[in-house]
This record gives sequence, C-alpha cells and structure tokens, in this order.
Amino acid sequence: MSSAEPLTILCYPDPRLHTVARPVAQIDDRIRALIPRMLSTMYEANGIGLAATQVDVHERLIVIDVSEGRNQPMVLINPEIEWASPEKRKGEEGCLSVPGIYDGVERSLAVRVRAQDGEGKSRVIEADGMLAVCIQHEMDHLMGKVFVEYLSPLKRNRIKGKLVKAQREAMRA
Ligand code: K1U
Ligand code: ZN
Repeated sequence: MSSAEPLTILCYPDPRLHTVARPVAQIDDRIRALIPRMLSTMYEANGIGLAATQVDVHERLIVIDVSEGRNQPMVLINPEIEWASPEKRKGEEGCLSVPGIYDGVERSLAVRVRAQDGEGKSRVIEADGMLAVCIQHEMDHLMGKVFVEYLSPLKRNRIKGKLVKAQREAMRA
C-alpha cells in the first residue's frame, strides 16, 4: 500500500476524460512524485488500475495492480500495444470514473505491450486474463475513451443522466 497523498478522480461525463494523453517526455521528479500518488489513489478507491487521464494529468502513464494481495504494483509509462489477440471475449467492467456502473465490453483475450517502468527501463508485458482487460481499459483512457462509449447510446445517456444527478446532489449536500 502506498501512503502518498491521493488525487481526485475525474467523474464521467467530465469532458477532461476525453483528452488524448501526450507521451511522457522525461521520467523526472514530477513523474516520480506522481507515481506513488496514483498508486495511493487506485488503492484507496479499491481499483485494479488507474490512468493519469483520470487524475487530470494528460500524459501516457498508467498504474495497475491485479494481485490478490494488492502488493504487486505495475507502472507503465508510454505503453504501446505491440500485439492483441484476434480472439475476443465480452467481460464485465467497471471504472473508477464511472462509479457504480458495470457492463460488458468485448476485449482481446491477450495482449503484448511495450512500456517503460518507473525507472525508465523498457519492458515487454505479455498479459492475459484480468491484466489484459485492465491494460486495454487503461490504454483507452489515455486515448480519451471511457468504457461506456462501447455501450449503446441509450445506455450511455442513461448513465450520463444518473451520474450528473448524483454529482448535483453531492454538491448540494
Ligand atoms: O480505470 C479504472 O477506472 C480502474 C478500473 C479498472 C478495470 C476494472 C475492471 C475491468 C477493467 C478495468 C477499476 O479498477 S474498476 C473497480 C474494480 O476494482 C473492479 C471492477 C470490476 C472488476 C474488477 C475490479
Ligand atoms: Zn476506467
């Protein structure tokens, strides 16, 4: 568990969630300070992943921990999908930026991703199962895409309405 100060997670339909992230130019003190704060944010929210986009930082950085013990954090900087399996499966997804909403999304069963780790070392990750799903979900965030955009316009508009109402009520409370 990370003890760094958590950040605020942007909530759908915040338009900032649709920003396309730029590459991390340099792993400097700013990025080194951001990583533990993103991990804290993800762990505090009980998530298995978080993209920098979700905390209003529009650079290609994601953190993931799909381990049962919540003690195997992964940091992916400037991730690129080298290969995605043509075999796909629809599975239930959630999103920390779309609280309380879960729905099915079709994803490749396996992916191979190249990324830098927190120290700037180039890594290749071969992923399947929940890790493959989570990587694809987080990389969508970096492209400004939220999982509800895979759903029908009817479902998406219902979700939008529900979350806008909840946010208005939270502001009044
Ligand atoms: O990006 C995010 O908002 C994090 C998201 C990652 C994710 C979960 C499920 C499928 C794909 C990607 C979450 O962590 S949502 C909350 C959560 O912990 C969870 C929800 C469903 C299944 C497993 C975990
Ligand atoms: Zn998400």
